[in-house]
Parts: sequence; structure tokens; C-alpha cells
Amino acid sequence: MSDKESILNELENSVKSLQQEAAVEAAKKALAAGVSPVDAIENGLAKGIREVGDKFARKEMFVVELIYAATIMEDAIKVLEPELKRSKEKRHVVATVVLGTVSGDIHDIGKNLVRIMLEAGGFEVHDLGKDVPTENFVQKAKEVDAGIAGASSLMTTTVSGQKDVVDALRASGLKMPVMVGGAAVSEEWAKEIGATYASDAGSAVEIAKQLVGKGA
Ligand code: B1M
Repeated sequence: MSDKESILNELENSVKSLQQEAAVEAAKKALAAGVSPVDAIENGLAKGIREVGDKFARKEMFVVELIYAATIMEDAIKVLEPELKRSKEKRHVVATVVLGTVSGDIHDIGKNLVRIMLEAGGFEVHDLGKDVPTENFVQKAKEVDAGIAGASSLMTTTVSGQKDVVDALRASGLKMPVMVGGAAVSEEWAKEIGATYASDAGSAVEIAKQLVGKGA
């Protein structure tokens, strides 16, 4: 097994086995070994947290363990964040994005990664946070004259909030493209509600650039 594979395994296992210190140490190791922070998150930490989520769904783990695993992941991301933010594209604002997790949904790890990656890609991001009332998307989009609105949703029970965001923006006369993503979201759903789907934080940047006509 290569160094990189073994570090990715350590990241995954530390989240799965709820080892906070091991996760932080593995994140430091990843940086020292030149593993890209995106890789460290997507192919290490995120694999671990998704497995915890699966165990939670199978009732093999309690919600407190799910919460603790999420805290561990966030602590490790804090170590990776400065490197993640280091932008190669210094720096004119590509476009302004209003971003949030929809009403009723408190999942924000993925949304925060999307924010970090968009910022690193030259976007100015107004992050509304999680469990965001639909009207707040509209209000902020008007206030900052947003070029894109972005809505994240992780649950089948809250994904309709993305449609509410699209509908509310259109009802108030705003025509900017809307990007949606999150574990509960599909390409088909995005099409159905008149939005554009991004599957992960890296592709969100490329898609956002295309949406404002500045992509490849
Ligand atoms: Co919860 N949770 N959770 N949870 N949680 C899920 C989503 C679940 C699938 C777990 C399961 O049962 N298997 C399930 C939802 C089931 C459903 O769909 N109905 C679930 C549940 C049920 C719940 C609670 C209801 C549990 C309870 O209290 N009984 C509760 C929800 C409360 C609420 O929201 N009202 C709850 C709570 C939590 C924690 C607080 C413990 C924690 C969240 C902490 C936080 O976010 N600060 C948590 C976690 C960690 C998860 C899982 C395990 C992992 C989510 C995550 O962080 N993934 C999740 C299981 C899963 O997803 N398989 C689960 C890592 C992250 C990097 O990936 O978020 O997918 P992701 O983001 C990716 C892409 O999706 C994309 O880019 C990101 C980076 O690549 N992306 C976008 C995301 N947003 C985007 C937006 C874009 C573009 C791309 O454009 C705008």
C-alpha cells in the first residue's frame, strides 16, 4: 500500500472509529505528505463519515456517535482548510454566490466545503448557514445582486426546500441560475425544479463557472 493510500485509510478509519486525535494527526500527515486536501476529504474523511451514516441507518450506531463523528470530521477539515483555500487563481471575483442549506436541514459539512472551494475558485460567497428560511435566499440574492444561488440538502425530507428556493427566487423576479447538491439530490431532481446539479465540491466550481459563462 502506498503512503497516500495508507494516509487515506487512516483518515477514514479515524472517523469510523471515533478517534479525534488520530483524525487530526492523519490530516497533518496528509499535508506533510503532499496529499491534496480535496483527496484527503473526499477519499478519506468523507468515506468514514458516510460509513458512520450507514451504520446509523442500520441502527448499529447511536445519534450521539453520528454527532461525534461529524465533530471529528470538522476538526480534521480545520487542519486541511488553509491548504484548501490556497488559491491558484488570484484574484478577481468571478461572480457572487448566495449559498445555504435549506430550511429544516442542519447538515452543513458538504455545503461548507462547497463554499471553501468556490472561494478558492475566485467566487465571492455569501454563506447563509444551515436551516435557512427560503425568504433569506431571496433577500440576500437581491441585496448582493447574486450571479448564482446555491442550495444544499442532505435529506429526502428537506429536498423540497430546494424547489421552494427556486420558486421563491422566480416569484420575486430573480432569474439567476440555481445550483443544487447534497446526498439527497439527483440530476433528475435538479432538472425537474429548474436548477443545475453538482455532485461534489470540486465539480461545483466548474459548474458555477459555466453557469456564469466563465467556464471552459
Ligand atoms: Co445526518 N442524516 N441527520 N447528521 N447525516 C444523513 C443525511 C442520513 C442519510 C444518514 C442515514 O440515515 N443514513 C439521514 C437522512 C435520511 C433521509 O434522507 N431522510 C440523516 C438523518 C436522518 C439525520 C437526523 C434526522 C438524525 C436524527 O437526529 N435522528 C439529523 C437531522 C436533523 C436536521 O437536519 N433537521 C441528522 C444530524 C446529523 C449530524 C448533526 C449528526 C451530522 C451533520 C453535521 C453537520 O453537517 N455539521 C450528520 C451527518 C454527518 C450525516 C451523514 C452521516 C454524513 C453527511 C456528511 O457530512 N457527508 C449523512 C449520511 C450520508 O450522507 N451518507 C447523514 C460528508 C460531506 C463531505 O458530503 O454532505 O454529501 P456531502 O456533501 C458533498 C456533496 O453532496 C456536494 O459536495 C459536498 C462535498 O463534496 N454538495 C453540494 C453538498 N451540498 C452541495 C451544494 C451544491 C453543490 C454540491 O451546490 C449548492
